[in-house]
Amino acid sequence: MLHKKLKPFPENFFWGASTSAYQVEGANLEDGKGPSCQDVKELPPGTADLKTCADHYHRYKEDIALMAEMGFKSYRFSIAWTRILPKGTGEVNQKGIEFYNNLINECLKYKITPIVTMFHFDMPAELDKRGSWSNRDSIQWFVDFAKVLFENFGDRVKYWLTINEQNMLTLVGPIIGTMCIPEGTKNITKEVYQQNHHMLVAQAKAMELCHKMLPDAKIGPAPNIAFVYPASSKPADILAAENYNAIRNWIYLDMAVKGIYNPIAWAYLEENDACPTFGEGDAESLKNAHPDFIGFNYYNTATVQASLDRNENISPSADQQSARGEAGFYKGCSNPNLPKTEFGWEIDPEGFRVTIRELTDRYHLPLLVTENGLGAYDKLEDGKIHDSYRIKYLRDHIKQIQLAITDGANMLGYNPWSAIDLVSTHEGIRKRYGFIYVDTTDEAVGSLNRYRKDSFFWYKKVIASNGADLSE
Ligand code: BGP
Repeated sequence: MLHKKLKPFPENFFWGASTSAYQVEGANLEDGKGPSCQDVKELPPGTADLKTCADHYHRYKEDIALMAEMGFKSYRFSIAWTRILPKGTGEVNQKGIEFYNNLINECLKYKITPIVTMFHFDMPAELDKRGSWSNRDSIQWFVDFAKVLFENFGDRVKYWLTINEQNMLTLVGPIIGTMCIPEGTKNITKEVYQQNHHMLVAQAKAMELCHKMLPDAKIGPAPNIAFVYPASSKPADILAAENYNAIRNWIYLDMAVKGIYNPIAWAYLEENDACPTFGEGDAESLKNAHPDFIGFNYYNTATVQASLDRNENISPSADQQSARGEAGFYKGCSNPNLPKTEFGWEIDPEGFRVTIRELTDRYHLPLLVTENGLGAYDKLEDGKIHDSYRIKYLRDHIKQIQLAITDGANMLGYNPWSAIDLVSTHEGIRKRYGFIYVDTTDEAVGSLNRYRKDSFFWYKKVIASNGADLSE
Protein backbone atom coordinates (compact mmCIF):
# COMPACT_ATOMS: atom_id res chain seq x y z
CA MET A 1 0.00 0.00 0.00
CA LEU A 2 1.44 3.35 -0.98
CA HIS A 3 -0.12 5.68 1.54
CA LYS A 4 -0.92 9.31 0.69
CA LYS A 5 -0.26 10.32 4.27
CA LEU A 6 1.37 8.52 7.17
CA LYS A 7 -0.21 8.29 10.61
CA PRO A 8 2.00 9.64 13.42
CA PHE A 9 3.42 7.43 16.16
CA PRO A 10 0.93 7.22 19.02
CA GLU A 11 1.35 9.48 22.01
CA ASN A 12 2.92 7.54 24.91
CA PHE A 13 4.73 5.30 22.44
CA PHE A 14 7.42 3.39 24.35
CA TRP A 15 10.66 4.57 22.76
CA GLY A 16 13.41 2.77 24.61
CA ALA A 17 15.81 -0.14 24.27
CA SER A 18 16.54 -3.60 25.68
CA THR A 19 19.12 -5.64 27.54
CA SER A 20 19.17 -8.98 29.32
CA ALA A 21 20.59 -9.72 32.75
CA TYR A 22 23.22 -12.31 31.90
CA GLN A 23 24.51 -10.30 28.94
CA VAL A 24 24.77 -6.88 30.57
CA GLU A 25 25.02 -7.12 34.35
CA GLY A 26 28.26 -8.95 35.12
CA ALA A 27 28.71 -9.62 38.87
CA ASN A 28 27.44 -13.05 37.94
CA LEU A 29 28.21 -14.67 41.27
CA GLU A 30 28.12 -11.60 43.49
CA ASP A 31 25.86 -10.70 46.41
CA GLY A 32 24.44 -14.19 46.71
CA LYS A 33 23.56 -14.74 43.05
CA GLY A 34 23.60 -18.41 42.13
CA PRO A 35 25.00 -19.70 38.83
CA SER A 36 22.72 -19.99 35.82
CA CYS A 37 23.21 -22.27 32.84
CA GLN A 38 25.08 -19.37 31.20
CA ASP A 39 27.65 -19.27 34.00
CA VAL A 40 28.51 -22.94 33.77
CA LYS A 41 28.44 -23.38 29.99
CA GLU A 42 31.55 -23.73 27.90
CA LEU A 43 32.21 -20.32 26.36
CA PRO A 44 32.43 -20.01 22.60
CA PRO A 45 36.19 -19.66 21.85
CA GLY A 46 37.53 -16.10 22.07
CA THR A 47 34.47 -14.56 23.72
CA ALA A 48 34.32 -12.58 26.96
CA ASP A 49 33.19 -14.43 30.05
CA LEU A 50 30.13 -13.26 31.95
CA LYS A 51 31.89 -12.05 35.09
CA THR A 52 31.92 -8.42 34.01
CA CYS A 53 29.94 -7.88 30.78
CA ALA A 54 29.05 -4.17 30.76
CA ASP A 55 29.20 -4.11 34.58
CA HIS A 56 25.63 -2.79 34.59
CA TYR A 57 25.18 -4.30 38.05
CA HIS A 58 27.53 -1.71 39.51
CA ARG A 59 26.97 1.09 36.99
CA TYR A 60 23.22 1.00 36.49
CA LYS A 61 22.82 4.55 37.81
CA GLU A 62 25.18 5.95 35.21
CA ASP A 63 23.52 3.81 32.53
CA ILE A 64 19.97 4.83 33.39
CA ALA A 65 21.07 8.47 33.47
CA LEU A 66 22.40 8.04 29.91
CA MET A 67 19.13 6.40 28.84
CA ALA A 68 17.27 9.32 30.39
CA GLU A 69 19.51 11.72 28.49
CA MET A 70 18.41 9.99 25.28
CA GLY A 71 14.84 10.53 26.42
CA PHE A 72 13.90 6.88 26.90
CA LYS A 73 10.27 6.28 27.76
CA SER A 74 10.90 2.61 28.52
CA TYR A 75 13.74 0.28 29.41
CA ARG A 76 13.31 -3.42 28.78
CA PHE A 77 15.58 -5.53 30.98
CA SER A 78 15.41 -9.03 32.39
CA ILE A 79 15.57 -10.24 35.96
CA ALA A 80 18.14 -12.93 36.64
CA TRP A 81 16.25 -15.82 38.22
CA THR A 82 19.36 -16.81 40.20
CA ARG A 83 19.78 -13.33 41.69
CA ILE A 84 16.32 -13.71 43.22
CA LEU A 85 16.35 -17.46 43.91
CA PRO A 86 19.99 -18.61 43.83
CA LYS A 87 19.02 -22.26 43.55
CA GLY A 88 16.01 -21.60 41.36
CA THR A 89 13.55 -22.56 44.09
CA GLY A 90 13.41 -21.99 47.83
CA GLU A 91 15.13 -19.19 49.62
CA VAL A 92 14.89 -15.64 48.32
CA ASN A 93 18.11 -13.62 48.10
CA GLN A 94 17.29 -10.19 49.55
CA LYS A 95 20.32 -8.62 47.88
CA GLY A 96 18.84 -9.60 44.53
CA ILE A 97 15.49 -8.04 45.40
CA GLU A 98 17.32 -4.92 46.52
CA PHE A 99 19.22 -4.65 43.23
CA TYR A 100 16.11 -4.82 41.07
CA ASN A 101 14.23 -2.50 43.43
CA ASN A 102 17.02 0.02 42.93
CA LEU A 103 17.06 -0.48 39.17
CA ILE A 104 13.29 -0.08 38.89
CA ASN A 105 13.28 2.98 41.14
CA GLU A 106 16.09 4.54 39.16
CA CYS A 107 14.04 4.13 35.97
CA LEU A 108 10.97 5.62 37.59
CA LYS A 109 13.00 8.57 38.86
CA TYR A 110 13.38 9.57 35.19
CA LYS A 111 9.84 8.52 34.20
CA ILE A 112 11.22 5.56 32.27
CA THR A 113 8.69 2.71 32.28
CA PRO A 114 10.35 -0.58 33.24
CA ILE A 115 9.40 -3.47 30.95
CA VAL A 116 10.54 -6.62 32.67
CA THR A 117 11.41 -9.94 31.04
CA MET A 118 11.02 -12.74 33.54
CA PHE A 119 13.24 -15.26 31.81
CA HIS A 120 15.94 -14.52 29.27
CA PHE A 121 18.06 -17.61 28.50
CA ASP A 122 19.30 -18.05 32.10
CA MET A 123 17.95 -21.19 33.72
CA PRO A 124 19.33 -21.66 37.24
CA ALA A 125 22.16 -24.21 37.07
CA GLU A 126 20.64 -26.07 40.03
CA LEU A 127 17.44 -26.55 38.06
CA ASP A 128 19.37 -27.74 35.03
CA LYS A 129 20.68 -30.48 37.31
CA ARG A 130 17.07 -31.40 38.03
CA GLY A 131 16.25 -31.70 34.35
CA SER A 132 15.42 -28.09 33.51
CA TRP A 133 12.33 -27.73 31.31
CA SER A 134 12.23 -31.48 30.67
CA ASN A 135 11.07 -31.91 34.25
CA ARG A 136 7.35 -31.24 34.56
CA ASP A 137 8.07 -29.55 37.89
CA SER A 138 9.61 -26.72 35.85
CA ILE A 139 6.09 -25.36 35.38
CA GLN A 140 5.73 -24.86 39.11
CA TRP A 141 9.30 -23.57 39.50
CA PHE A 142 8.55 -20.84 37.00
CA VAL A 143 5.19 -19.95 38.50
CA ASP A 144 6.75 -19.73 41.99
CA PHE A 145 9.47 -17.46 40.61
CA ALA A 146 6.82 -15.33 38.89
CA LYS A 147 4.96 -14.99 42.18
CA VAL A 148 8.08 -13.66 43.92
CA LEU A 149 8.51 -11.12 41.11
CA PHE A 150 4.89 -9.96 41.18
CA GLU A 151 4.92 -9.69 44.97
CA ASN A 152 8.11 -7.67 45.12
CA PHE A 153 7.97 -5.53 42.01
CA GLY A 154 4.33 -5.57 40.91
CA ASP A 155 3.54 -2.31 42.69
CA ARG A 156 5.82 -0.51 40.20
CA VAL A 157 6.24 -2.79 37.17
CA LYS A 158 3.20 -2.62 34.89
CA TYR A 159 4.61 -4.35 31.81
CA TRP A 160 5.81 -7.93 31.97
CA LEU A 161 7.22 -10.31 29.38
CA THR A 162 7.27 -14.01 30.12
CA ILE A 163 9.94 -16.01 28.27
CA ASN A 164 12.33 -14.36 25.84
CA GLU A 165 12.49 -16.14 22.49
CA GLN A 166 11.04 -19.43 23.57
CA ASN A 167 11.08 -20.37 19.89
CA MET A 168 14.86 -19.92 19.71
CA LEU A 169 15.31 -21.99 22.86
CA THR A 170 13.41 -24.74 21.12
CA LEU A 171 14.94 -24.37 17.67
CA VAL A 172 18.58 -23.49 18.47
CA GLY A 173 18.85 -23.79 22.28
CA PRO A 174 22.26 -25.41 22.41
CA ILE A 175 23.81 -22.62 20.29
CA ILE A 176 22.70 -19.91 22.68
CA GLY A 177 23.94 -21.94 25.64
CA THR A 178 20.61 -23.08 26.97
CA MET A 179 18.28 -26.07 26.77
CA CYS A 180 19.58 -29.21 28.35
CA ILE A 181 18.88 -32.51 26.66
CA PRO A 182 19.09 -35.46 29.08
CA GLU A 183 21.81 -37.94 28.16
CA GLY A 184 20.64 -40.94 26.21
CA THR A 185 17.58 -39.16 24.74
CA LYS A 186 16.53 -41.11 21.66
CA ASN A 187 14.00 -38.82 20.03
CA ILE A 188 15.47 -35.36 20.48
CA THR A 189 12.60 -33.63 18.65
CA LYS A 190 10.12 -35.18 21.04
CA GLU A 191 12.21 -34.20 24.03
CA VAL A 192 12.60 -30.62 22.81
CA TYR A 193 8.87 -30.22 22.16
CA GLN A 194 7.99 -31.71 25.52
CA GLN A 195 10.19 -29.03 27.10
CA ASN A 196 8.55 -26.48 24.84
CA HIS A 197 5.15 -27.65 26.06
CA HIS A 198 6.21 -27.20 29.68
CA MET A 199 7.36 -23.67 28.87
CA LEU A 200 4.05 -22.92 27.17
CA VAL A 201 2.10 -24.10 30.19
CA ALA A 202 4.44 -22.26 32.58
CA GLN A 203 4.00 -19.09 30.56
CA ALA A 204 0.21 -19.43 30.48
CA LYS A 205 0.05 -19.96 34.24
CA ALA A 206 2.33 -16.98 34.85
CA MET A 207 0.04 -14.80 32.74
CA GLU A 208 -3.01 -15.98 34.62
CA LEU A 209 -1.29 -15.33 37.93
CA CYS A 210 -0.23 -11.86 36.82
CA HIS A 211 -3.81 -10.95 35.96
CA LYS A 212 -4.96 -12.25 39.32
CA MET A 213 -2.29 -10.61 41.47
CA LEU A 214 -1.82 -7.41 39.48
CA PRO A 215 -5.08 -6.46 37.79
CA ASP A 216 -3.68 -3.23 36.38
CA ALA A 217 -0.51 -4.81 34.92
CA LYS A 218 -0.10 -6.08 31.37
CA ILE A 219 1.74 -9.21 30.31
CA GLY A 220 2.69 -10.83 27.02
CA PRO A 221 5.03 -13.34 25.41
CA ALA A 222 8.28 -12.31 23.68
CA PRO A 223 9.17 -14.70 20.86
CA ASN A 224 11.52 -13.95 17.96
CA ILE A 225 9.18 -13.49 15.03
CA ALA A 226 10.46 -13.45 11.47
CA PHE A 227 8.02 -13.84 8.65
CA VAL A 228 9.09 -16.66 6.34
CA TYR A 229 9.18 -15.99 2.60
CA PRO A 230 9.03 -18.64 -0.11
CA ALA A 231 12.13 -18.67 -2.32
CA SER A 232 9.91 -18.48 -5.41
CA SER A 233 6.28 -18.51 -6.49
CA LYS A 234 6.45 -22.29 -7.01
CA PRO A 235 3.57 -23.78 -5.01
CA ALA A 236 5.93 -26.24 -3.34
CA ASP A 237 8.02 -23.33 -2.05
CA ILE A 238 4.91 -21.58 -0.74
CA LEU A 239 3.98 -24.73 1.17
CA ALA A 240 7.52 -24.91 2.56
CA ALA A 241 7.23 -21.30 3.76
CA GLU A 242 3.91 -22.10 5.44
CA ASN A 243 5.56 -25.09 7.09
CA TYR A 244 8.42 -23.07 8.50
CA ASN A 245 6.14 -20.20 9.51
CA ALA A 246 4.16 -22.74 11.51
CA ILE A 247 7.08 -24.17 13.47
CA ARG A 248 9.15 -20.99 13.70
CA ASN A 249 6.42 -18.50 14.54
CA TRP A 250 2.80 -19.56 14.85
CA ILE A 251 3.07 -22.57 17.16
CA TYR A 252 4.23 -20.16 19.87
CA LEU A 253 1.74 -17.38 19.30
CA ASP A 254 -1.29 -19.53 18.50
CA MET A 255 -0.70 -21.14 21.86
CA ALA A 256 0.09 -17.95 23.79
CA VAL A 257 -2.89 -16.06 22.35
CA LYS A 258 -5.51 -18.67 21.49
CA GLY A 259 -4.46 -21.60 23.65
CA ILE A 260 -4.25 -24.03 20.74
CA TYR A 261 -1.49 -25.90 18.95
CA ASN A 262 -1.06 -24.66 15.41
CA PRO A 263 -2.40 -27.50 13.21
CA ILE A 264 0.48 -27.52 10.69
CA ALA A 265 3.02 -27.56 13.50
CA TRP A 266 1.08 -30.35 15.19
CA ALA A 267 1.15 -32.38 11.96
CA TYR A 268 4.92 -31.89 11.90
CA LEU A 269 5.12 -33.19 15.48
CA GLU A 270 2.96 -36.19 14.59
CA GLU A 271 5.19 -36.99 11.64
CA ASN A 272 8.20 -36.97 13.95
CA ASP A 273 6.54 -38.93 16.70
CA ALA A 274 7.16 -35.86 18.81
CA CYS A 275 3.75 -34.77 20.12
CA PRO A 276 4.06 -33.56 23.69
CA THR A 277 2.20 -35.29 26.46
CA PHE A 278 -0.41 -33.09 28.12
CA GLY A 279 -0.51 -33.17 31.91
CA GLU A 280 -3.68 -32.81 33.90
CA GLY A 281 -5.12 -29.31 33.56
CA ASP A 282 -2.71 -28.21 30.81
CA ALA A 283 -5.41 -27.68 28.20
CA GLU A 284 -7.39 -25.40 30.56
CA SER A 285 -4.31 -23.48 31.68
CA LEU A 286 -3.29 -22.89 28.09
CA LYS A 287 -6.71 -21.46 27.31
CA ASN A 288 -6.66 -19.12 30.30
CA ALA A 289 -3.55 -17.10 29.50
CA HIS A 290 -5.08 -14.14 27.60
CA PRO A 291 -2.01 -11.99 26.98
CA ASP A 292 -2.62 -8.25 26.86
CA PHE A 293 -0.15 -7.67 24.04
CA ILE A 294 2.45 -9.47 21.98
CA GLY A 295 6.09 -8.59 22.57
CA PHE A 296 8.34 -9.72 19.75
CA ASN A 297 11.95 -9.52 18.63
CA TYR A 298 12.57 -8.90 14.94
CA TYR A 299 15.97 -8.96 13.25
CA ASN A 300 15.12 -10.11 9.73
CA THR A 301 12.93 -12.41 7.70
CA ALA A 302 13.73 -15.99 6.69
CA THR A 303 13.48 -17.53 3.23
CA VAL A 304 12.92 -21.20 2.49
CA GLN A 305 12.34 -23.57 -0.38
CA ALA A 306 10.78 -26.97 -0.70
CA SER A 307 12.61 -30.04 0.50
CA LEU A 308 11.29 -32.81 -1.69
CA ASP A 309 13.43 -35.62 -0.39
CA ARG A 310 12.81 -37.04 3.07
CA ASN A 311 16.39 -38.27 3.21
CA GLU A 312 17.98 -35.01 2.20
CA ASN A 313 20.95 -34.01 4.33
CA ILE A 314 20.34 -30.50 5.65
CA SER A 315 22.93 -28.74 7.79
CA PRO A 316 21.77 -27.38 11.16
CA SER A 317 21.17 -23.68 11.84
CA ALA A 318 24.15 -21.57 12.79
CA ASP A 319 22.06 -19.38 15.11
CA GLN A 320 18.79 -17.54 15.77
CA GLN A 321 18.55 -15.87 12.38
CA SER A 322 19.59 -18.63 10.03
CA ALA A 323 16.88 -21.01 8.88
CA ARG A 324 18.03 -24.60 8.69
CA GLY A 325 15.55 -27.11 7.46
CA GLU A 326 13.81 -30.38 8.01
CA ALA A 327 14.05 -32.94 5.23
CA GLY A 328 10.68 -33.25 3.52
CA PHE A 329 9.30 -30.13 5.22
CA TYR A 330 11.33 -27.04 4.22
CA LYS A 331 14.88 -25.99 3.54
CA GLY A 332 16.44 -22.62 4.43
CA CYS A 333 18.16 -20.53 1.77
CA SER A 334 19.49 -17.01 1.53
CA ASN A 335 17.47 -14.21 -0.01
CA PRO A 336 19.39 -12.65 -2.94
CA ASN A 337 17.38 -9.42 -2.56
CA LEU A 338 18.74 -8.60 0.87
CA PRO A 339 22.07 -7.21 2.07
CA LYS A 340 23.78 -8.72 5.13
CA THR A 341 25.35 -7.36 8.31
CA GLU A 342 29.05 -7.88 9.05
CA PHE A 343 27.96 -10.91 11.02
CA GLY A 344 26.04 -12.43 8.14
CA TRP A 345 22.46 -11.65 9.20
CA GLU A 346 20.21 -10.48 6.39
CA ILE A 347 18.76 -6.96 6.66
CA ASP A 348 15.10 -6.59 5.72
CA PRO A 349 13.27 -3.47 6.95
CA GLU A 350 10.27 -4.09 4.70
CA GLY A 351 10.05 -7.57 6.14
CA PHE A 352 9.47 -5.83 9.48
CA ARG A 353 6.31 -4.24 8.08
CA VAL A 354 5.28 -7.57 6.58
CA THR A 355 5.80 -9.27 9.95
CA ILE A 356 3.88 -6.59 11.86
CA ARG A 357 0.97 -6.76 9.41
CA GLU A 358 0.88 -10.53 9.64
CA LEU A 359 0.87 -10.41 13.46
CA THR A 360 -1.90 -7.83 13.39
CA ASP A 361 -3.94 -9.88 11.00
CA ARG A 362 -3.58 -13.12 12.92
CA TYR A 363 -3.92 -11.92 16.51
CA HIS A 364 -5.55 -8.45 16.69
CA LEU A 365 -3.46 -7.51 19.72
CA PRO A 366 -1.26 -4.50 20.49
CA LEU A 367 2.37 -5.16 19.54
CA LEU A 368 5.51 -4.20 21.42
CA VAL A 369 8.86 -4.47 19.65
CA THR A 370 11.15 -5.91 22.29
CA GLU A 371 14.27 -6.27 20.10
CA ASN A 372 15.59 -5.17 16.71
CA GLY A 373 19.09 -3.97 15.91
CA LEU A 374 22.40 -4.26 14.17
CA GLY A 375 25.43 -6.10 15.52
CA ALA A 376 28.66 -4.58 14.20
CA TYR A 377 32.37 -4.05 14.93
CA ASP A 378 32.24 -0.47 16.23
CA LYS A 379 35.41 1.58 16.50
CA LEU A 380 36.16 4.04 19.28
CA GLU A 381 38.19 6.94 17.85
CA ASP A 382 38.93 10.08 19.88
CA GLY A 383 36.07 9.30 22.19
CA LYS A 384 33.62 8.99 19.28
CA ILE A 385 31.89 6.11 17.54
CA HIS A 386 30.66 6.85 14.05
CA ASP A 387 28.01 4.17 13.62
CA SER A 388 26.11 5.55 10.63
CA TYR A 389 25.40 1.94 9.56
CA ARG A 390 23.42 1.43 12.76
CA ILE A 391 21.54 4.70 12.31
CA LYS A 392 20.58 3.59 8.81
CA TYR A 393 19.42 0.18 10.02
CA LEU A 394 17.31 1.65 12.83
CA ARG A 395 15.91 4.46 10.71
CA ASP A 396 14.85 2.08 7.96
CA HIS A 397 13.09 -0.12 10.50
CA ILE A 398 11.38 2.77 12.31
CA LYS A 399 10.01 3.98 8.96
CA GLN A 400 8.47 0.58 8.44
CA ILE A 401 6.79 0.72 11.86
CA GLN A 402 5.15 3.96 10.86
CA LEU A 403 3.98 2.42 7.60
CA ALA A 404 2.59 -0.53 9.53
CA ILE A 405 0.80 1.84 11.92
CA THR A 406 -0.73 3.51 8.90
CA ASP A 407 -1.69 0.04 7.64
CA GLY A 408 -3.67 -0.43 10.86
CA ALA A 409 -1.26 -2.03 13.35
CA ASN A 410 -1.55 -1.10 17.02
CA MET A 411 2.04 -0.48 18.09
CA LEU A 412 2.92 0.07 21.74
CA GLY A 413 6.61 0.75 21.45
CA TYR A 414 10.04 0.15 20.03
CA ASN A 415 12.81 -1.24 22.23
CA PRO A 416 15.75 -2.12 20.02
CA TRP A 417 18.67 -4.27 21.03
CA SER A 418 20.54 -2.96 22.81
CA ALA A 419 20.52 0.03 25.11
CA ILE A 420 24.21 -0.40 25.78
CA ASP A 421 26.96 -2.68 24.45
CA LEU A 422 26.79 -6.12 26.01
CA VAL A 423 27.94 -9.68 25.40
CA SER A 424 26.29 -11.39 22.45
CA THR A 425 24.71 -14.81 22.80
CA HIS A 426 27.62 -16.58 21.12
CA GLU A 427 29.81 -13.99 19.36
CA GLY A 428 31.31 -12.03 22.22
CA ILE A 429 31.29 -8.34 23.01
CA ARG A 430 33.03 -7.54 19.72
CA LYS A 431 29.55 -7.83 18.20
CA ARG A 432 28.16 -4.55 19.45
CA TYR A 433 24.56 -3.35 19.34
CA GLY A 434 24.34 -0.48 21.83
CA PHE A 435 23.66 3.25 21.61
CA ILE A 436 26.23 3.49 24.39
CA TYR A 437 29.73 2.14 23.81
CA VAL A 438 31.43 0.25 26.63
CA ASP A 439 35.21 0.25 26.67
CA THR A 440 36.00 -3.44 27.03
CA THR A 441 36.97 -6.31 24.76
CA ASP A 442 36.65 -10.06 24.54
CA GLU A 443 40.33 -10.43 25.37
CA ALA A 444 40.48 -8.27 28.50
CA VAL A 445 38.25 -6.13 30.66
CA GLY A 446 38.91 -2.47 29.80
CA SER A 447 38.15 0.78 31.61
CA LEU A 448 34.41 0.09 31.18
CA ASN A 449 33.96 3.80 30.51
CA ARG A 450 30.82 4.71 28.62
CA TYR A 451 30.82 6.70 25.37
CA ARG A 452 27.89 8.11 23.43
CA LYS A 453 27.82 6.72 19.88
CA ASP A 454 26.55 8.84 16.97
CA SER A 455 23.40 6.70 17.12
CA PHE A 456 22.91 7.93 20.72
CA PHE A 457 22.50 11.56 19.56
CA TRP A 458 20.39 10.51 16.59
CA TYR A 459 18.00 8.38 18.68
CA LYS A 460 17.63 11.24 21.16
CA LYS A 461 16.30 13.40 18.32
CA VAL A 462 14.02 10.63 17.10
CA ILE A 463 12.49 10.27 20.55
CA ALA A 464 12.18 14.02 21.13
CA SER A 465 10.25 14.33 17.86
CA ASN A 466 8.16 11.20 18.57
CA GLY A 467 9.55 9.60 15.42
CA ALA A 468 8.90 12.56 13.14
CA ASP A 469 12.57 13.50 12.69
CA LEU A 470 14.65 10.55 11.50
CA SER A 471 17.34 12.64 9.83
CA GLU A 472 21.01 12.23 10.77
C1 BGP B 1 18.23 -12.32 20.46
C2 BGP B 1 18.36 -12.48 21.95
C3 BGP B 1 19.29 -11.51 22.62
C4 BGP B 1 20.39 -10.98 21.76
C5 BGP B 1 20.05 -10.78 20.32
C6 BGP B 1 21.23 -10.58 19.41
O1 BGP B 1 18.05 -13.57 19.88
O2 BGP B 1 17.11 -12.36 22.57
O3 BGP B 1 19.66 -12.04 23.84
O4 BGP B 1 21.63 -11.34 22.09
O5 BGP B 1 19.32 -11.84 19.78
O6 BGP B 1 21.79 -11.82 19.11
P1 BGP B 1 23.32 -12.13 19.21
O7 BGP B 1 23.73 -11.77 20.59
O8 BGP B 1 23.46 -13.58 18.94
O9 BGP B 1 23.97 -11.28 18.19
